[in-house]
Amino acid sequence: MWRDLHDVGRSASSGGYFRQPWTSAESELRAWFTEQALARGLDVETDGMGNQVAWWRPSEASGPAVLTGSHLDSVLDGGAYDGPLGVVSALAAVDVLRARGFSPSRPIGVSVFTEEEGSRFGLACLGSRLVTGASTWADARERRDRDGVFLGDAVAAAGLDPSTGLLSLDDVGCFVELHVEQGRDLVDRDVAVGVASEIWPHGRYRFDFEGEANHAGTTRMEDRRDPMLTYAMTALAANKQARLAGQRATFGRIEVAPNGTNAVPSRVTAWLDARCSSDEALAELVDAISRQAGERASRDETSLRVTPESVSGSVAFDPDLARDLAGIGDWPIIPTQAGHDAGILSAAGIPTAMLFVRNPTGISHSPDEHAETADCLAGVDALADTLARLAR
Ligand code: HGY
Ligand code: MN
Ligand code: MN
Ligand code: MN
Repeated sequence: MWRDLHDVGRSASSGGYFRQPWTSAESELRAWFTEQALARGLDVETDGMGNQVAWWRPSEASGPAVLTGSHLDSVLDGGAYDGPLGVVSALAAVDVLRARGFSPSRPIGVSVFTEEEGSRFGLACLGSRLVTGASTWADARERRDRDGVFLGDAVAAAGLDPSTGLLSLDDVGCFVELHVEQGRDLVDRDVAVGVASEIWPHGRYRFDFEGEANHAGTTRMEDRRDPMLTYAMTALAANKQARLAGQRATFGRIEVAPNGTNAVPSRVTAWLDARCSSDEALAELVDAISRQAGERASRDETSLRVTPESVSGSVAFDPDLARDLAGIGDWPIIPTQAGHDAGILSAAGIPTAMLFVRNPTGISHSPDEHAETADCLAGVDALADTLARLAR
């Protein structure tokens, strides 16, 4: 099953994945999921945005459903496990439960939410946000990708129509997402599986630095209004500020106009990704970075505009559910600084848990992301045990 996925959207040069939503790669992934689900006799639902659920609903199953799954889209040049491991493990857990002769007394759904990474239209967990109502189609449809393509046009080009409706989670009693760990906690503890306690609050903020385009050679340094300088000092200050506060601040994306080697830029746009241990710390960190950027802009005679693009509040998973699941295998309960669909469903009031599988490199959002087969199989067993407990 895993091998079929291996080459979809994979770059021959970097070995990383480019599985952006509503592209041919994602259409291939949606077809793969449908095929895997039908081969297991599951009923597949695909909604107007391409979110999917495959239902295991024996005739005697009734009551609130247990949903499990993750996402198949990736960041740019992403790793093989972030997302797909949760989907493949959910399908494999159904196989394990069947092999054990288990039949659920509640429906079990295997889900795939689209645009979890927000790598194309900038809003993370867009699929699950629309399904839970955390975002509306009216808000989202005007978003444009880096090529200026409107979200609405991209979805239509993928043969999907949001007006046909979205998945309903009304009958879902709980959600469990298995995910590769995107840090080093499990490695440092030398355990294969962990349970999530919380997701740190995090946000994305657009910084527009405006200056004055000019000749790179004839313009004296003291005569410049260079937005690249203001940006560079802002990135430096953000890094220092986050280190001091024990938080996370990243400028990972930048656009320069006119982007010429021999011209002082007129404009630099940069996106800040900030993650903090509390909502208050997040507000404080972003305020401090924005304030310092503004002070630097005054010194450089450039201008600055900061626009919050998406902010996700802190998510504390149901502690009883987390403890109950951790007790199955005596697994550690650990926080994560990565956002997940599980955070969106939890925020929508659905009792939610996350299982993590050890990543020996501790690296993610990179082709170097990794999980050993033995740990993946331990994750499948853990998920099967969890589903057996929740759907018995
Ligand atoms: O960016 C994140 O935290 C997640 O991987 N979408
Ligand atoms: Mn990710
Ligand atoms: Mn993910
Ligand atoms: Mn010239």
